[in-house]
Amino acid sequence: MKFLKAEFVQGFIRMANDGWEQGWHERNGGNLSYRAKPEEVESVKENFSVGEWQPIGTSVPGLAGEYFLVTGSGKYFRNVIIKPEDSIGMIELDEKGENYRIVWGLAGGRPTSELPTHLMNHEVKKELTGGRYRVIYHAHTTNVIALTFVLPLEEEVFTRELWEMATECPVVFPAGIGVVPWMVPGGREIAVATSRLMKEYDAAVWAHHGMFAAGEDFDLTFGLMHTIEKAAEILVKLLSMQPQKRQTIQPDDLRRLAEDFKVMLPEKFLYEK
Ligand code: 2HA
Ligand code: ZN
Repeated sequence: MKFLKAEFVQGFIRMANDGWEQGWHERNGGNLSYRAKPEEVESVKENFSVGEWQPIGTSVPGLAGEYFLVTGSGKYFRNVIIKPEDSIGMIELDEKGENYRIVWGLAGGRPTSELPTHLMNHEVKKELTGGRYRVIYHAHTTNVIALTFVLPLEEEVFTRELWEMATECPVVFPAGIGVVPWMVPGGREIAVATSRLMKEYDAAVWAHHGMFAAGEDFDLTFGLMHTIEKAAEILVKLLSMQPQKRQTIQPDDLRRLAEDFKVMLPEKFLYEK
């Protein structure tokens, strides 16, 4: 099958373009990765042209031999839909999970600068979900970033404030949201900090930078990013109108919601204010 005709490739391209249209990917901002299924790799293998092994910059033994579709370093989400063979590519990891090689696309370029964070998040999620989770997404979500200048950089506060912004929020991200303080992006250190939070959460805020989201498929992962960013937009609007809420969803309301929607909301987020 032609590489670009494969359903998983089409889904990846659509998600990248959806993110662009949301305004989360100025210039070369943001990145996306997908851990391909063996049968998907098999279905497009005839198109491969294998490059040289390169160091990942971290070690992900739990992902040895796996294939990933990734956005490229310095590439623009805006161009993914018109120049996919240049903007995205597929990589293969070696048997130690220390090196990668490009097998399709990226036209002489490199995978995303955030490859260490993507792969370390994939490694955590693959193990924790028995392989169900396949998507890691990083976006420069405007309103979440704005909140990182105003709210304390604590997961209890971010989670609780965003839960209160829309009734669907506690149901969509019942485990809450992690928060990474400002760090230099692109390396192993921020990858370690983010993947540690991914053991508990499906989303992590990067202070003054953006957000990472993880999920089973493109719809769930994009939907998670979208829901959190929309909640952040409501909070920004509310704080712009007046600093206090006149009324809100209370901890006991959240407990009742959890019961009806059969989700577990950790008590650490249901504190009295
Ligand atoms: O430029 O978003 O975090 C890509 C990024 C780096
Ligand atoms: Zn970024």
